[in-house]
Amino acid sequence: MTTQTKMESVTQATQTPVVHIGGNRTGAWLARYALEQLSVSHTFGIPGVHTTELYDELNQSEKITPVLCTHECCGAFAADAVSRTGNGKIGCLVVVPAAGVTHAMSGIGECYLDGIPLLVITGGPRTDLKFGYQLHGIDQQRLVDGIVKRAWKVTEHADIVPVIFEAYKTAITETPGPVLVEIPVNLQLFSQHVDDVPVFTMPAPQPPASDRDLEAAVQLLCSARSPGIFAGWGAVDVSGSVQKIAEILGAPVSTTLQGLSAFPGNHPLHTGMGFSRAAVPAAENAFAECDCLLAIGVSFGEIPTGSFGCPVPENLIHIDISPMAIGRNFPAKVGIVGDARVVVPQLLTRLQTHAQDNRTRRLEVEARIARDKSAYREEWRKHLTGRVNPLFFFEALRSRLADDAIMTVDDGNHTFLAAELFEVRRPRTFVSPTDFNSMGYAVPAAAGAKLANPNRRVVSIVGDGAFLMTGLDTITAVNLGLDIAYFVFDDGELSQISQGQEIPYNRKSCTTLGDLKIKGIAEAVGARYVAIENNDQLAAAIGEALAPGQKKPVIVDVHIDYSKRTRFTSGVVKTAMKSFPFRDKARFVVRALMRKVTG
Ligand SMILES: Cc1ncc(C[n+]2csc(CCOP(=O)(O)OP(=O)(O)O)c2C)c(N)n1
Ligand SMILES: [Mg+2]
Repeated sequence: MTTQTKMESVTQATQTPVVHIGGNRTGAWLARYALEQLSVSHTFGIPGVHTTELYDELNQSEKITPVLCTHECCGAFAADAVSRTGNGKIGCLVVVPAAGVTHAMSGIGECYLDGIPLLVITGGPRTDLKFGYQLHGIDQQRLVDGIVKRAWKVTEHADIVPVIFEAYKTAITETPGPVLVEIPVNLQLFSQHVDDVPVFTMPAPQPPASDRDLEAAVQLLCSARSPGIFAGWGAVDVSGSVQKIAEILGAPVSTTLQGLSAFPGNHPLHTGMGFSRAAVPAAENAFAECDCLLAIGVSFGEIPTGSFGCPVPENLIHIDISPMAIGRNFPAKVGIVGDARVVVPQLLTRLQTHAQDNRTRRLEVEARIARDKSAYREEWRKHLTGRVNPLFFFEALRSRLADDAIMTVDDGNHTFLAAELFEVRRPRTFVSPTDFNSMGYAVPAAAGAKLANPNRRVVSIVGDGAFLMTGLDTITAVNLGLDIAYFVFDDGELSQISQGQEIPYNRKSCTTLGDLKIKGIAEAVGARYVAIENNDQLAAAIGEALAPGQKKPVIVDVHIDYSKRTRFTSGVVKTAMKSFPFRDKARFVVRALMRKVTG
């Protein structure tokens, strides 16, 4: 029997054909067999008494490498990055019940809200004992309810393979997300007779969009005066088609934060992240007159909309895999529930035959974007203090990286600086913890990205506060000999929050960090160390950090200048204030003024 939290009853193995086993097998053997049939290349976690048998099995696998991390949260972030960057691979966790799962929950939640597939395998207390109060004894299905698509507890050997297959299919179909399978330790350890196990078959592709919906979308786009495109993570695998659609329409393209890599930053129609007042001027201006918006694979969440402050026109065509997202925050005139990988090429084919010549519009749009981008960069270029200028940093880094290099970022001011000032050029080369928005992501995610892409350069941009959370996981990269460059933006503060405290509170409450000696961490874990104190050192220091042929990671202490606000931060503060009730807005303003006077 198999129990599960959500919805359905027990799932029977319906897959055909089968492989005949006809002998005794342990649950650990069966779990390894199932994982080997899937796109699992690595598992992440820390073994415990409830998983040692499975770890021993995985250790013998020729297809899967079990990876030890320093904390299950790091394991979950690493696994998440495998799914985001691994070209069809799925990230997989193997963790102990209860404590391993709770530690991993930030990463599981990140996958849940960002729509990233993740397979969590956990041990469980023995089901063949009469005793209660067993070690790690907790109802895990209840624990993770709310951050997984579904959870299963397997109670028979025969269910292990079909349930893992079903869990995997659940993780990758419809809106992708995390799933959890608990395999009690007694099943893993003890063997039982197994007749047949199913052969894995991929689920059917998502259905295409209807002719009617496509026609309605084409009509709106072709009759628009100033169409625009908003692309999210859901569009990341159809970047080429989105480019062609943008070129046919002469439409500017904005992306979400998570979907920054869905459209090349060096394409002349690329504007920036979002298009509200919290976006860079190129995006805000290009969409100011937008009368028809084609939104692809976006949910119009808080970050890319600048706290829901972007001007979405009445003529919204919204394509997303999640029916819940369509029209949830902004009403859609044409809503298409579907996988962008299916629907966008369909739309492109129609537009290629229907659209008129929009070359003049395209040239005008491109010229304005180029002007606005260059003016914004000039603003940053002029902002000189003694510390490292963020624009100079990102330009120097970009010039040293191939287009397919992968960047992981964390959550903080550095994220938005990267979004505004670093040119992302290829799909799935920029990964960020977006909607769950968990700090501590970038360092472990870099290890996952590097393991999934051993021949590509991986760099990580991380705030000093986030580095304090998971920076010791750099030892995982040291142990695995991974050549990753971690750029720690060292400003001594939880800046994204302290900047937000500045105007309304005029004081910093719990946002000042101690004096972190990053060099000491590098020494402790055995990583290389490079410091960058000012703009003059940038080129040589980045060159040293990215020197070829290294067999270990490097931690780069960047004395970054945070004295100029991003457009994102200044924009969302204004929009958020606007949404406050009048009385509270007045209270905030009066308090801010009083504190300005009294200090
Ligand atoms: C787990 C978690 N705790 C708290 C926050 C709230 N938060 C968002 S950004 C931020 C500041 C991050 O500081 P740092 O890593 O130094 O980056 P910086 O903003 O200075 O670039 C905080 C505390 C969060 N997003 N996640
Ligand atoms: Mg900081």
